[in-house]
Amino acid sequence: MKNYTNLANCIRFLSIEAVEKAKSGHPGMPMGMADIATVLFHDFLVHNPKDPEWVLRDRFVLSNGHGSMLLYSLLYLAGYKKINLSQIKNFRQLGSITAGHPEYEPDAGVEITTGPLGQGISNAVGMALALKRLSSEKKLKRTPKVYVFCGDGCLMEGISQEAISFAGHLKLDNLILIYDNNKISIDGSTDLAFSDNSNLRFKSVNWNVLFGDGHNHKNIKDLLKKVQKTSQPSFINFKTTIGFGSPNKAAKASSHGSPLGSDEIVLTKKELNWNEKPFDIPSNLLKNWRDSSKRNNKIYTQTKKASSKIRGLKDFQKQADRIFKSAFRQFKDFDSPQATRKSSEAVLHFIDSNMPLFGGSADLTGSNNTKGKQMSILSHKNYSGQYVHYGVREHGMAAIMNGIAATKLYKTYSGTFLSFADYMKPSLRLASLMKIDPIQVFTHDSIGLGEDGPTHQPIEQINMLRLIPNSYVFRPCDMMETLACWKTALSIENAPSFICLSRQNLPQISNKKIDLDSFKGAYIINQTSKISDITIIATGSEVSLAIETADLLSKQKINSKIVSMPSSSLFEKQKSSFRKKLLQSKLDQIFVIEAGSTMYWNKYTKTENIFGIDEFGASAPAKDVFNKFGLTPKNLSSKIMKRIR
Ligand SMILES: Cc1ncc(C[n+]2csc(CCOP(=O)(O)OP(=O)(O)O)c2C)c(N)n1
Ligand SMILES: [Mg+2]
Repeated sequence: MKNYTNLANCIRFLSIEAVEKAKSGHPGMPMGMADIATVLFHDFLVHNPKDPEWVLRDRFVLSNGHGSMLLYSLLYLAGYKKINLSQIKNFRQLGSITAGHPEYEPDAGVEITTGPLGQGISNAVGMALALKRLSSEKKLKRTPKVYVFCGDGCLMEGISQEAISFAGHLKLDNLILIYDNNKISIDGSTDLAFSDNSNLRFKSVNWNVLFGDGHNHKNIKDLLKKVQKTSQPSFINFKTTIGFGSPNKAAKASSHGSPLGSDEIVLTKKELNWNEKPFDIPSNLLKNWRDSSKRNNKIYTQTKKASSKIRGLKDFQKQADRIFKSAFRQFKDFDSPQATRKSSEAVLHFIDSNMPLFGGSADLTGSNNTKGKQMSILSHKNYSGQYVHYGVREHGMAAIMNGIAATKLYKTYSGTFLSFADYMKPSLRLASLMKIDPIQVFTHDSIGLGEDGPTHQPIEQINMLRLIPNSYVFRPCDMMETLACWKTALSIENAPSFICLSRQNLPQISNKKIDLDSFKGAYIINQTSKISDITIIATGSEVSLAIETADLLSKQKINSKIVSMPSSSLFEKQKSSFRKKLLQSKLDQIFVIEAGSTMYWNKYTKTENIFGIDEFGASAPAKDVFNKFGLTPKNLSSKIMKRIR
């Protein structure tokens, strides 16, 4: 057997020295997981550092992202060009790609952004699912695997349960979770807060469970061998020592998140018999590392043809354009009242089963209307299915979708109620940060959902979403706007989209006024006269309310321009001249109507001109709730009259 000890020490000392130089970082985890990582990279991981984005590679995810130096050391040692020695020396510094926590950089070998604990495990489930789907669709000989490292923290986080339960149910046998069971987290021993029997926990959700010694190379190798062919996802519980090799800090929380210090580094070098200068890797060891992936050359060449046939999202826009052309033709004269969630479903009925797109819902399929009638169910018997029943696991779903989107093999969408966007927020934020493109369908988007009451009536959620940088929020008012929002969302490649839809029926009011091909997020939907005294901005279900309000105002000789703004995110990306012109009015007065919290709209107008809701809703029929909050044409028109007189 290979002598892995010094190969692992390369990781340990690169990590120790980079953290020391940065004067911050986490040396303990890389020191503790170096042995496992070395065996994995030398003998199992199918990858090609010369072609980091080779579509049929295995994925490596570091869910315990604080140990980022483990990943950077591995990538540098294995020969990924973008992670060179200068990047290692500039760990955590401005402009380097070796950020404090790994940041999604697929052409550098960083498969996903991690750091918020629990997310990486769940992302890995999404990657494994996308790869199983790919394998099933393309009838691949070998399904790429996903190896994910996690620590105690990831297993304590609730999201991990949602993700592992889903993965077990779907029998994602290409997923291998490697647990750094060092019994230490920041506050000290895990005995303080964590007494799970993790093996039983994983067994109970249908995983293949193995355990061993994370510093015994033979044991590591045997266990990794055992999980190569299984019919379930695998959990390998490795007992490890955090800060392995440090005489005074090993097995202690003190090695978790601060530099070892120069004295302790001297002692650690002595302990591990390492005599090199900082960042020096002996040439024989470096060569051994660089050669370690050569064993994959054969499979890389053999699968070249198969890889080149995998188009991923390359033709996606053309396919999407076709869909919208047909949908537009079918719906352009549609004139019946309809909930926008139903209009959205009508769009999904057009999706071809061979399009690289699949979606789902967190157990609200019939309410979110997220399933196209032609979509088959994705299950362990049919990985090619186009519709996923995520179960009641919103947070897990959002993180799983990030994993799917990060593979760039599929577009993905899913659904839940807008009020439950809060359950998903951490993953939505990460999608934005990673510049990936999952689409969330959020139905029941206001008090308009009625009797389910304040727990289900979103108030602040839509603005919570608008506050996430690099994201697109959509709230269409009818069928045509829903089409335009879906079309735009599917065309966005570098940001997530959130499509907020009504439960209640809405009239068709935008027909023929909306140009699907040059949709700018906002436009004049109605004008009571050529010259407008005031401008009223409204979104979604409140656009028709704004039109009725304007009718009452016109009877009092006040003419309004109603700007429907289904996407302020998109509107705000337009030229300032366009934005100014769209909103200007004779009296220079802008009013806003939206059945949600008002604060966001302060950038458009003064507080007293915003009509929304800054308290929780009420359990009653929708009409009564709108009445309670004064969102009626009569009340709004009288308030507007008072403001301008
Ligand atoms: C969601 C989340 N909460 C808290 C933290 C801060 N944090 C980073 S590491 C850590 C302890 C993790 O313990 P473990 O996974 O066992 O890591 P080890 O100390 O063994 O490396 C905590 C609380 C975080 N990164 N993410
Ligand atoms: Mg730990």
